[in-house]
Amino acid sequence: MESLKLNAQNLSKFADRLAVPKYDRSSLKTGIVHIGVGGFHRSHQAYYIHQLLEKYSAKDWAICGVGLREADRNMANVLEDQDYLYTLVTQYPDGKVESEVIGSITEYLLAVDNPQLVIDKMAHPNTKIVSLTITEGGYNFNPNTGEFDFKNPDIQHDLSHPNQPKTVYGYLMAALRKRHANELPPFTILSCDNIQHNGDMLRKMLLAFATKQDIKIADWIAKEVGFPNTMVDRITPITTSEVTSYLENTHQVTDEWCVVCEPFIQWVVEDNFSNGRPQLEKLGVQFVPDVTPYEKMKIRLLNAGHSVLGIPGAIHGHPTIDGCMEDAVFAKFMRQFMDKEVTPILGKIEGVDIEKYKDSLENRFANPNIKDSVSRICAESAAKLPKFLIPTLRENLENGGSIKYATFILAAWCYYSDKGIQENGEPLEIIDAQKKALHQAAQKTENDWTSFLNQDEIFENLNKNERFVKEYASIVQTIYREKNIRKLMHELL
Ligand code: CS2
Repeated sequence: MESLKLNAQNLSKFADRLAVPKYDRSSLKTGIVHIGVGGFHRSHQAYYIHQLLEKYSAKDWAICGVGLREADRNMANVLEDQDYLYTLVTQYPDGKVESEVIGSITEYLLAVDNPQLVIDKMAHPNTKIVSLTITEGGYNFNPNTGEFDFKNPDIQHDLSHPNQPKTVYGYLMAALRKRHANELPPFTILSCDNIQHNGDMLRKMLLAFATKQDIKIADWIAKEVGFPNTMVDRITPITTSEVTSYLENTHQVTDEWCVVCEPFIQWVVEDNFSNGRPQLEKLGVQFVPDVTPYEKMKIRLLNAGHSVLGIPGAIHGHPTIDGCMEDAVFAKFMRQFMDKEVTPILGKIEGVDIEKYKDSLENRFANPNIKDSVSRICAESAAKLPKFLIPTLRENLENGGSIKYATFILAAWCYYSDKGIQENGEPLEIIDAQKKALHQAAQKTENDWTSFLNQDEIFENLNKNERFVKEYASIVQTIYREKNIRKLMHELL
């Protein structure tokens, strides 16, 4: 059978090739505008909405994707070409694979081409929710003070050009202003990034911006807009050409941007929506009054656990997370970090067995068919570690708890940022908005063992903590001297 291109016209011919949407996509209303349509949004929220359309005909909740950056143009072109359809490929640990065409995204707007179209879409009466996955680094706050960063030139631009925004804050404000003028209720703003209290944080940032731009709208937001905190979870590696070929060869479907994911999926949300919401509880989404314990558990164990494997994995030359888990030294090191440094500060979480949760994380990380690259995990570590790992270290410093595993990872991160090369001599690709600053701080290490810690934006005042600085200096020296990260990990066990 010849491979057929994935698009709306060909969909009816796919029925015997793989699962396709059974609902009529042309009759759907757009209830959600989503900013940041990466793989994760497509394996998680868009998949939940797809199931809701499939099983409960939730016709008011189709999604319009939005890309704010020029870098999103490729995604815009591919999705448009495929009528916003894509295949979700779920890889089970035992080798089973499920492929399904997802139809819940029905539009996509590239903001840089026409900001007004995006503002109008968000301000449309059918839009009830604006959700976001703009990554941990996308929230524009100063990690030192926790306050909104007004120095960002794009923010300055948005303050003086309210109708031609560039940032997420400018767009949210322009759309809310328009809704207010049209006497429409505001939308809910739903952050789906891995940040503790993501909704509260976004609310604080938007209110800071709004207060400078338009106090009347700021008051309205403060009173009327819901910002539910959420915990989101599904491991979604970067799509590789192997998956694209797999779909061609196995299902004879040509999909330029399919998404791969693990079978596990979880979403815990605070039920604080200002303008209605889809009935996601029908699909097992947990609506809770307070998401704090769930998000803390997930970010401090799963996301930090990933970095604890990924950074030394990159130095040692393990290309994937499951490869790290196959190495008993790495697997045990990560579990020790979880048991000795994270579990004591998590306390009891009602209804959750933390030991079982950690066991399940080990199984998920070890899934041999996911092939999650350590380079994805290490990407943007400067934005991730201050949210995933450093808070744990701080809490342990306050309580006199163990800090050796977390400190080891920070010292390894310094070595990684300095050398840019694996221990086996292969090059190391570092993807980080702060790459230059990280390298500059790290390269002074051999003259000043704690130079890496002088990056206040990341470490704040940690370089003033005697216990930590002593431990860090000693570990970093051994890493530089021995040049054998795995051996040192072994010694710490
Ligand atoms: C990962 C996350 O980027 C990372 O460092 O830990 O993308 C992780 O895979 C997801 O949060 C899983 O839900």
